[in-house]
Amino acid sequence: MAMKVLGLLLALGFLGSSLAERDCRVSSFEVKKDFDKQRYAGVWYAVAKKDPEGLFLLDNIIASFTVEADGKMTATAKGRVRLMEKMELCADMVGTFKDTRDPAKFRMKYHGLLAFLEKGTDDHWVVDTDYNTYAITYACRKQNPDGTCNDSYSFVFSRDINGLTPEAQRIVRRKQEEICLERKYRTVAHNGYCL
Ligand code: RTL
Repeated sequence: MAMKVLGLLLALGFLGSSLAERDCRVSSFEVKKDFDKQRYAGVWYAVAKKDPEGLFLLDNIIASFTVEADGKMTATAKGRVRLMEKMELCADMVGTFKDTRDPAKFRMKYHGLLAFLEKGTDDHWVVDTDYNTYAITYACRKQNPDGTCNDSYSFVFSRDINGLTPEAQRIVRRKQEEICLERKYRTVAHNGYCL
């Protein structure tokens, strides 16, 4: 009898641990280890994105990262935006990145070349990249009291405007799950609007 109860308890224990919730606290997300800005520099095409609340880049999003002589990372980004329901334009944005203790986590200060474009400061975390094919970035703008994210955006970048290889797609999908954003992404169209 005691053995049966023990067996049942063990079985329930295993069931419980396999159903255990994934840790979706922002502070527990892993980012690219030993991130190398120099290798990350250059042009990246957004091929998928998860939007934050409010205004955001719509499509045709192209980012170009540079490492300045002093080692600081900067970037420019172009992307189609819609303003006041009707007006559509290709927004020219610039960002400057402040290093943190983690080489893959930055604070990005950004603004548009046109004064009426959005400006602000966001986290910019490089979740993963192989430097020459894909990258996935993450920004949480607002955290819930339990440490999960309440307003985030994320980009899947490709060195190739035509998209990612099936191998890279598999890696990216796994990372999207790890940052608790699986199935939240939309494809980013490129039709030359900002070229
Ligand atoms: C990304 C990386 C490269 C540098 C910059 C980036 C973000 C740009 C953002 C632009 C938002 C623009 C809006 C304009 C409408 O007024 C992350 C691509 C600057 C967030 C909403």
